[in-house]
Amino acid sequence: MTMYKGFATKAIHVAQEPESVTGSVTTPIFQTSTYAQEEIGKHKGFEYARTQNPTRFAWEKNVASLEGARWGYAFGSGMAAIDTVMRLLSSGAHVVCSEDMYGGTFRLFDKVLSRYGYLFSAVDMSDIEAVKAAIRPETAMIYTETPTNPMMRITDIAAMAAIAKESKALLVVDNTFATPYLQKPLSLGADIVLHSATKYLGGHSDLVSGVVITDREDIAQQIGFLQNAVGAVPGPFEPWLLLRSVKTLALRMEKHQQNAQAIAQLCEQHPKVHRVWYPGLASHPHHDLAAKQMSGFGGMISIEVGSYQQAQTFARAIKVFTLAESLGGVESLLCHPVSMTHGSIPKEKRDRLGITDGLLRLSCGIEDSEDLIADINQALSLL
Ligand code: P1T
Repeated sequence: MTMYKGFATKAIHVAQEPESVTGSVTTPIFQTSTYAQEEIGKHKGFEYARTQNPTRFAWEKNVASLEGARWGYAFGSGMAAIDTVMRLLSSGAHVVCSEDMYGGTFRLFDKVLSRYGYLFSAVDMSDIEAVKAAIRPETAMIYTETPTNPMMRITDIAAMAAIAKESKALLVVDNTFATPYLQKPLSLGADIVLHSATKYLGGHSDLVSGVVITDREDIAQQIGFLQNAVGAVPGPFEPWLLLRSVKTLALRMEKHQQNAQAIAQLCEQHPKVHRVWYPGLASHPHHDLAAKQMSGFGGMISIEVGSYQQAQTFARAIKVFTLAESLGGVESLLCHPVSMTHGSIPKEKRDRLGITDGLLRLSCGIEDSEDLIADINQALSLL
């Protein structure tokens, strides 16, 4: 274990020792619901597959190591991971969260958890003073994405950690867009990191999964308890696919961000693009902060093309990109947040955040840069 220092080495080797019975180099898929016990009260540490599964355990240890932590917990989706983290709190708890975030997370907070007595204050997390002003005596959690989905705002994780510590609140960071390859929130003071593993961790648009990671033993115990008690676990196949996927995460992220940087620069200079949000551009309002807390700027870009009609023309014209929800796969995807991922956010709030009818979100894949650039250029030429 101690020999595994670099990110890619960890991704390939942590909890990936050859299997003990046959020497199988890859972790087997333990497709079982239960385990034989030798006699009453005597077993091998595996009783029931909601509670323990060796394939899932290997993935959980592996992904925890990538975030620089000791404990990871896998879930059936990113939403299941978020829901379980929120169950650390009780009725009456107050949460300060980003006003810009994935529409499904907003929906969970606004339409589900608020019915159970949770109170939410949505603020611009890039405004440290606004976060401080939103803190109340009963604030139990600060919850943020960074970069945010879809406006690519950057939260100062270390500043949030200081506020959280002072107010005795937990800091939770959704690290889906950046991945641990580019950003390690726990090292900046976050208490919990979570992911929609459906995205870059899975990386091939072929699974839905989620993960929660922490290096705090008290939190790990509670999340482990909730994972079993609530039961939103994945079967063994997704963890197996994820183990296979993260082996190439470092390579994939390099290409994702190389393509994104090139496309962002193209869009910034193009007369038909009104605005571009990519943290790797010097024009991005939080570029310096992103450069400080991330080791790269990732593969996600949002662009404003002016109207629903222009967005529709672009979406109809694009050929190498696929019009689809989700992100983080090897294939480039185009998303129209208003009609796809952020429809659950009220229109006046969307307008204020910049999630307009003319906003398009690009998940830049790992195809050849020239093909992606040619595709964007030909689609923009029709606007
Ligand atoms: O889809 P699921 O695996 O349940 O993950 C939810 C989720 C959580 N956090 C972030 C930042 C996300 O982007 C998502 C899912 N997002 C999309 C499906 C999307 O296209 O934005």
